Order: sequence, then C-alpha cells, then structure tokens
Amino acid sequence: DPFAGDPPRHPALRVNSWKPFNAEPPPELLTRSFLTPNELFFTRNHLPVPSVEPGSYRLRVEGPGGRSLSLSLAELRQRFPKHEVTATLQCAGNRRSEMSRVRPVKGLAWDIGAISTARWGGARLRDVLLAAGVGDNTGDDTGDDNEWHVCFEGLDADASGTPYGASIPLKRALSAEAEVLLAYEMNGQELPRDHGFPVRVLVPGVVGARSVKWLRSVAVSAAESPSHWQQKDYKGFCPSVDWDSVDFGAAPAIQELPVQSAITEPRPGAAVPAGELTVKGYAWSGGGREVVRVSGDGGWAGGVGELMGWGIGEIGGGKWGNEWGMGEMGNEWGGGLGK
Ligand code: MTE
Ligand code: MO
Repeated sequence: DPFAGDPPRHPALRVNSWKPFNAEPPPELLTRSFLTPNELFFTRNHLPVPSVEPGSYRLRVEGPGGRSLSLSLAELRQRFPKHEVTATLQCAGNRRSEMSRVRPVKGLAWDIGAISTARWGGARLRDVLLAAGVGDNTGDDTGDDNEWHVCFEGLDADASGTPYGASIPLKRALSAEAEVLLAYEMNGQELPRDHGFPVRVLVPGVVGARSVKWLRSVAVSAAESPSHWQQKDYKGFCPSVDWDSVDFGAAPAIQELPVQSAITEPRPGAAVPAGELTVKGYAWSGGGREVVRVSGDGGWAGGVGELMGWGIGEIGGGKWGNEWGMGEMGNEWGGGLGK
C-alpha cells in the first residue's frame, strides 16, 4: 500500500477520499477562528505523502543559463530573510458538491471547506531566484509577449515516478508584492506532513494547485510546467464544454481565483428557532483583491470592510467592520474576524 506511510489525521476532518487523502474541516469549525488550526486545515493530496528526512533534504533551484543551487533546509532558513504572510488557500474544487446540484461536475465532492487560512513563514521565492542568477530582465529576450514561468516539482510521485508539478508566471514569482514564499512554517510550527513538510510553495491569491508541497525543485523556464496538473487539469471552460468534448490545450491554466463566499452556519435545511438569528460565513477574493461588500437579507452587519483576502464574520450580530484591526491585516492576504 503506497499510502501506508501517510500521517495520522484529526478525527473532526470530513474525509472525501482516504487514498489519496482529501479532507475538509466542518463548516462550523472553519469559522470558529480566523486562522485555521493546522490539524483542521483542508488537505488536498493527489498522491501518497512522501517521508522526508529533514537532515538530508535538498532543494534544487535552476536559474537561467544553466546556473543552479542546491539548498539544505538550514541554508534556506539562514541564507534568506524569513518573511511571514497571512494567506488563504483554496482548492479549485471548493463547493463542487453545490455546483453538481446545478449540473454534474467531475471531481471530488467538496463541500464549502476546501479553503483555509494560515500564517505562513519562509523564504521569499524572489530572494531565492535572485540568488540563482535570475535578473529582473530574465525572460525579456524572447522577442515576443510570451511570459516566462517558474516550474515546481514535489517529492510525491505516481507509480511511474512522475512527480506532482505546477508553475506560475515568473513575473509573479519575482514580484515583491505578490509575496510568493518557499514556506517552512505554518501558524508558527514546522509544516505538518500533509501540508508539505519540510518546504512548500505558497502563492497567495492563486488557486491552491500551484502551491506545490514537499518541494523538490524550482526551475525558471520559457514554458509552463509540463505536468499533468498544469496542462490537463485546473482549467476553466464554458458551460457547453463537457468531459467528452474538452480540449485542455484550448484554455489557460487557472492562476488567480475569483471572489468566493459561503455561509457556514446554519447549514442548508437546518431547523432554526424563530426570532433573531446569527448567520456565520466567510468571504474571500483571489489575486489580493478586496472584498468590499457582503450582503444577506438585511445586510452584513458593520458593512463595508477592507478585506484583502479572507474574512469571516456574522450577519446580524453587528460589528463586522471594526472587530478586525488593520494591524493584523496590513498589506497581507488575509482578512479579518468579525462578530
Ligand atoms: N503539491 C504536491 N506536491 N502534491 C499535491 O497533490 N495538491 C495541490 C497543492 N499542492 C498538491 C500540491 C492542490 S490541488 C491544492 S488545493 C493544495 O496543494 C492544497 O494544499 P493543502 O493540502 O495544504 O491544503
Ligand atoms: Mo486543489
């Protein structure tokens, strides 16, 4: 059993698939706290969880012109300043079970919990790429508008030895504002095994699939990742396309995700007492765009907030707008907690 070495999991997680392991926190636990506790953070694995011995771990970084680096975990921690960012990760399949009620969709039947928020710590991908010889004009010499890319590979591999992989545009990787991390900490602890121990990519505001876990290699390339998950999955199509007519080459790979929101309490079909009712939920937008308004019947109390990323709040209880300080948010990719 290739999954025999998978780590233990929290019993409260709602499991969509055991092998590979895919699970989400129950809605009411997701909005109990602004940062999702590590053991409740949704997990999306395509393959068995690799066992990595931190002492012998090496990250390979391939820059332009054949230049490369091999970094131990200690070197990654010591050579590059630690940067922290609060960011929400969402799987492209979040809320698929609701979509399937409108029209059947292929894929894991996620409820509303394939989204979670953490405080991530690690080296900036930008700093590591600069150390590998990437300059701000890398990719400018193609003579056309084609973007360059940064390709990532994981240490998890299928039976044929092919690893999980994905890529992001080089422009995002080099942008200081985009805050792309090679993360080794999650909520102040080392990464849990399910979330990429010892190092993962963390791309704020972008579909979870690009935040490659158990990171083995980073390579600057004129082309996107050749991986199945970049080329033949995680793309969006119009409603007339179905699984029999799909041409994956015809659509761009998903990067930034659009706005998303869901109500976590009460759940659909729940019996509720007459009178005033507190409704809880979350709102988030990809690409670092602000959530400027959330409305329910009678409005989201507290009104407009400057949510860069993720907010959780209650409708009807008041005070959404002032319970989350800018101090905690700053220019980050997380929103705030409201009541
Ligand atoms: N990285 C590797 N190496 N293998 C994977 O299966 N899954 C991706 C991404 N990175 C995956 C991966 C997908 S589709 C998502 S949504 C996120 O990891 C989920 O991250 P999490 O499990 O930490 O929530
Ligand atoms: Mo995903």
